[in-house]
Amino acid sequence: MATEFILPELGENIESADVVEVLVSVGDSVEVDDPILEIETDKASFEVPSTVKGVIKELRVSAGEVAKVGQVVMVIEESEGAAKEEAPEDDAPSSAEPSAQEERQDSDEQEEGQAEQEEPEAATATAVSEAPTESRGQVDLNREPEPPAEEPSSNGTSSGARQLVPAAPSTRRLAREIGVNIQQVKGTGPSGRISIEDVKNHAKKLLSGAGAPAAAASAPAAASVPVVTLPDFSKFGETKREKMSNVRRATANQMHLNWSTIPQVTQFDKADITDLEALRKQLNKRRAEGEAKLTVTAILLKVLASALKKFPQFNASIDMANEEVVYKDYFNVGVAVDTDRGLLVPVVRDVDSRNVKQLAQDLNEIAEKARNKKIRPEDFQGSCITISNLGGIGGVGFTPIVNSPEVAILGVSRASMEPVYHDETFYARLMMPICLSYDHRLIDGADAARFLRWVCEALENPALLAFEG
Ligand code: CAO
Repeated sequence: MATEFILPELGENIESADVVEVLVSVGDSVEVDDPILEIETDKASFEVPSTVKGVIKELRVSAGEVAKVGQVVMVIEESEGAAKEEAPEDDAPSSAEPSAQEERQDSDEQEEGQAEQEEPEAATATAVSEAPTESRGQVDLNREPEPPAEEPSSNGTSSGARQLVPAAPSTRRLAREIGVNIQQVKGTGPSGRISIEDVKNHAKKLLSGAGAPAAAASAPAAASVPVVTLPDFSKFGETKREKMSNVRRATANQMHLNWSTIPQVTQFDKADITDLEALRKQLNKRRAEGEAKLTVTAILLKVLASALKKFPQFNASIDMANEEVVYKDYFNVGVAVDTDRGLLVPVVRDVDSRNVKQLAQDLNEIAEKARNKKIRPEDFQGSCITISNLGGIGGVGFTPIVNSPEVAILGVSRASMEPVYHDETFYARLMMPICLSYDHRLIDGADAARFLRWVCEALENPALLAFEG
């Protein structure tokens, strides 16, 4: 039997993806779960696995094209007797029956029109169908229902576990585009359903209450990078144009949002890591085969876990709409990873309950996944604070940008030998420049200085972690 294989659901509000590579050719045999397509969305790259066993009969997309969710991307002749994984009809759509996914292809205008008319039940069904996507962009048909998904921000981070809200996709999209956290919007419709008007009113409230420059209700593109009229460069010389990658576009939008909505300040300090570096080198020599290398960033993850516990206002998000501060009781750290596709910020989880050796392993795995395009949208979610360590590359300092809705980011530059004056003598010490950019709405300068000093002291004297961490 020939099965039309459709591009499955990829996550909330993701309607299409770039086809990076078609991993099979006509005539290839595939097993269930064999990767058949590599795709890239704003948030991540995935390998899409086959849900059937059979032989590839026809390819309907090729590398470089854009495929829509629900679109038939190839036809697979199922092997005789091969058991196809069945989905409960109202749970996840099968490859051959793209009903729910086809709806995704409706135009925005249609969606907009429908949005206000949908019953609350329909909204709940939408929310459930947009619960977390599976690892390779494919729905696991046998899984138990999962808890509600988080509402990721455009770089994939979020403020932690939250409930899905009853709102149409178009409403959620508008909220995201104008930088409104839909979790904070009060719905005025039946059963608290959130309408587009509710989102706009919420944005207006934000503007009048907090004076925030971003979320302009009347300008849905406010959170996107503003369009600047460019000169005619050809007057000055040769040029060439390249389309922005999804990662670059998402980074540009998120950075603009962070920069325009967070009044931020950067505090600088230096940590004497002479002794720590000696210890790190010694411990690395004792490493068993296959164990991840102990690096500065892995140690910093542990130090940050303790610092967040000691200074809870750094493990928080600011909720201007309700004039509240959200304090988090979990400890996840986003790590900026330099990849050939650009900056990605996957999250290392529960750093407080892991030792440094485990954190080195976690960091190694997540950075490799980011670099090898194995990262999943959920790997970007739930970060409390971010580390950006450029020390492996070089430099003496920089001012990282706070990643909303977090309130701080630690920036690390390359450690170098410096003369340090102490008791009327200069000593040669390995000094590591560290900085902290922070949201000045919530964090006062004195608190930032204390936080960063504590981080430096913990690096200089790790016993502090046991005493105070
Ligand atoms: N000072 C001196 N040496 C440093 C250092 C620092 N600040 N940071 C790392 N190093 C050392 C490491 O200890 C390691 O040394 P050895 O080879 O002697 O063990 C070496 O440099 C290479 O480290 P690494 O970079 O491979 O590993 P890491 O765990 O420290 O960092 C990661 C991991 C993912 C943070 C890093 O690879 C990376 O991608 N950094 C770029 C982050 C980035 O792009 N930030 C900008 C974001 S925009 O704000």
